[in-house]
Amino acid sequence: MITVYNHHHALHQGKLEMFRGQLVPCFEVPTRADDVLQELQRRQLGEVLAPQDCGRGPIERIHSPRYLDFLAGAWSEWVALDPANAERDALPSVWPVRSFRSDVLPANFSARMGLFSYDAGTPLTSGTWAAAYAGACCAVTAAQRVSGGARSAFSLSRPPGHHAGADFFGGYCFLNNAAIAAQALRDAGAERVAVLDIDYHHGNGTQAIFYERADVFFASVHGDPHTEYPFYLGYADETGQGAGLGCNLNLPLPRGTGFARWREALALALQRIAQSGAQALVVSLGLDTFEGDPISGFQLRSEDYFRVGEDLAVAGLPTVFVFEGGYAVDALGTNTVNVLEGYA
Ligand code: 6XA
Ligand code: ZN
Repeated sequence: MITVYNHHHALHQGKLEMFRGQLVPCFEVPTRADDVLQELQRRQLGEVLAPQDCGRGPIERIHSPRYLDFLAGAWSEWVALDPANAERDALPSVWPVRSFRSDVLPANFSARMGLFSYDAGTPLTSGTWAAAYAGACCAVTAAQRVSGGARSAFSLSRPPGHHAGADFFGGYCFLNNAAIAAQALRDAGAERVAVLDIDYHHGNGTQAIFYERADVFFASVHGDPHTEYPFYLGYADETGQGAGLGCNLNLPLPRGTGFARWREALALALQRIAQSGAQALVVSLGLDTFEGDPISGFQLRSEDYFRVGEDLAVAGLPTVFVFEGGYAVDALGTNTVNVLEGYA
């Protein structure tokens, strides 16, 4: 297993996020990626390399230029508002919901931040753009390796990506690394690609990006959005639209679901992916399905993750793994590497 590691991930280090009316310390912390790297190296799972600088080209295949311009310049704008802002992260506080306009780009920074986001749990920091950009390059590099003939590659980066849409951030995500990898696989010649999202949370950004496309099949096994974040997408009746009708599969499961039932859903997702004719697979690899995860509600145990990796290997597709969520930091390295070792 080749790992493409984002050496700049710690440049994104949020301080506080809004949670139930309070600002609380961020769950999405730099040690997450450090611990996974350490465990990969301890178990000698394979080569670890740095990404190539991919430029904005492959990122603009997924994200709008005006959104990328906003992200790239947001920190300077934030600090220009008030030099004291250098000590605090930027969080949005106003959003254009139904009946508001999204075609007008307000001059006001907070208004623009709201236009390009959907929650107050995702702080933008001094190093967010640098970390997210390098992370997207990891995804592109991993996809290039797989397009070039490698059986699999792992993009190990943070912040995660699957909640980010073409022009919005949220759920700790800024650039949709899995979508960028899937598009890079398409652009390198794969006619059909599948994205399988096994994070606890529905990958609303990835779904939205590919919802009307027939060339990228999206399947997700996740906590039922009636009760679980991101709440407003991820229901079973979302099956795709237009040319993409039938190319979206959501398998929501109730809080408390254990491995046996979860694994049946995974089998169904893999069956549908096989039927889709996908020639390559991107796995949005979230480990917040773990029983000890502090913000999630499934009951997978550490040894189950070997079986997950084995099931993914049986699918027999060239595979790019993209790191997403998982907040039980003491077990995160073990659980992540168990999947990769099970696959290998
Ligand atoms: C709300 C919880 C965000 C979920 C982040 C995540 N602040 N997504 O793990 O996969
Ligand atoms: Zn998650």
